[in-house]
Amino acid sequence: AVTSAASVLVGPQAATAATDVSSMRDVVPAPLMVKPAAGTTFTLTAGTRIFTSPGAREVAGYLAGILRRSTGYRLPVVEGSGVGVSLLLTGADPDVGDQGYRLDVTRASVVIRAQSGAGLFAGVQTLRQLFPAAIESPTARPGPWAVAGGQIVDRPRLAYRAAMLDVARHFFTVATVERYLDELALYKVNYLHLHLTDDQGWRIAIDSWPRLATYGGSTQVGGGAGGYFTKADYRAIVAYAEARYITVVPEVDMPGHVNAALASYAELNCDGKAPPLYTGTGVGFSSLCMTRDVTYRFVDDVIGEVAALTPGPYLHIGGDEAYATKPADYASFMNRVQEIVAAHGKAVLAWHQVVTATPLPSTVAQYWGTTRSAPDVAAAAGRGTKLLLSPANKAYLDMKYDASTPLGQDWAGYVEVKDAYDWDPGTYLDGVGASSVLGVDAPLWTETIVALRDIEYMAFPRLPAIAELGWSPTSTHDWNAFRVRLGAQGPRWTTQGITFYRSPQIPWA
Ligand code: TNX
Repeated sequence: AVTSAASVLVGPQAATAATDVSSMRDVVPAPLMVKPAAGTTFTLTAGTRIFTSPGAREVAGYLAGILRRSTGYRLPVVEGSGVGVSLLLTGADPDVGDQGYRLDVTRASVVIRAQSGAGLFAGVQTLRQLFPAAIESPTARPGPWAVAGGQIVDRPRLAYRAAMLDVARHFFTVATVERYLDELALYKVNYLHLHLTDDQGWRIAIDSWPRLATYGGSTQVGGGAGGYFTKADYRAIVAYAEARYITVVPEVDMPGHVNAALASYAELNCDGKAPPLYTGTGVGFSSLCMTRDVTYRFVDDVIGEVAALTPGPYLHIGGDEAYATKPADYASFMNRVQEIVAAHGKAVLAWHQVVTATPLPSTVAQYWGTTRSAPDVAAAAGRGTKLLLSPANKAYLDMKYDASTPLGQDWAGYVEVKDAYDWDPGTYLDGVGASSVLGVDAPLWTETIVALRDIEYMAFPRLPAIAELGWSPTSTHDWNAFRVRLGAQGPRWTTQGITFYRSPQIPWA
């Protein structure tokens, strides 16, 4: 058993210089168990080989790709065993489960063992952080490439650790989404929630309703050109995510947040008249027409096509801020749509207002409120509804850090790094036990976000904070230790060209 050893991690650490050997204690998210071997290091050289078991070739190739860029070494990937770096699939290992791994670094070798590709991939992310920050360089550097020695045994606290990107308010290219996926992978995030539709834009091609994308996707907040993902684009994102053990959860928001759809098809409106496209930032003014049969054909068609693009189990149907829909209509609509999603073989994710309808047993509700008291959500949890936690005053990446933040909003307050980190998803909501919490999601709404550097500036360093809440055991939770570990990530971000907010709360290395 490994759980009791978690306490070895706690306590402030001295920041290590990123130029020599990183500390095994600097890993973000904090592993379950870390046993540094003082003075021991493994050194990667031009002759190092990467050994794999048969099912681990892809992860080994991913690791080799990262290490080759910065070291310039050949690092051949070979099936079998030998002295060097090994990624090995093992049999059942309850200490690491289906997402965890063991990592052993001695003078002679680095060995990562896991039950699954996902576990090996998580171990690879940890290994990256044990190298000097220069290992993240996109171009060859001189080294030396020493890895801190010791042993790590690790597995996640929560199964679902997500980030959400709103591609509707401003559209982002496949390349930008892929770059964000690379960044999420660093912190063991395993779901990307894509907010694909909203009042300002419809961003996914639907063959049976083509004007949704071609017209409904033709603008964005501020009136720019917008855009949309073709099905080929979307499949490319899903595949890129899959190669990083990240599952894409598509969100089609309804019955509100639908102006782009209403503008594209007059028949979706109760009065039969299409409104103009919308490029402002208001919310809560649009609704699908509850009384028209065509509405449900539309929903079935869209959900069918999106489900067919989705290998993952979840489809997000929004359900937030439906202020233009009567409450009774909202409940019957959400119940009907849940059945449609189920008929297409997916489980429903929805913003927490879905609890005012009747959640199916498989429906997961995403809490985005700002209070710890949410009696209707707690009652639903008591009846078995599982929750995702995204409290806006903790987990919203679009909130300003402080009054001087040039981007973002402040309706949920300012969210500095300590605010993002210092809460516990397992105990946050009054009357909700940890067993009801499936995971966390850090949403980035993009009313004010227009470019990759904006995404990065808002996500870093808060995304790693939320990712740690999802991954690390509560026994490692310690703001004073976290801020030092987080500070040690700074040189890694600089090396990768990731824009980040230099929070004054963090002792940046
Ligand atoms: C609320 S939170 C929204 C979004 C906005 C966001 C801005 C939620 C489920 N809906 O429509 O973009 O605030 O922070």
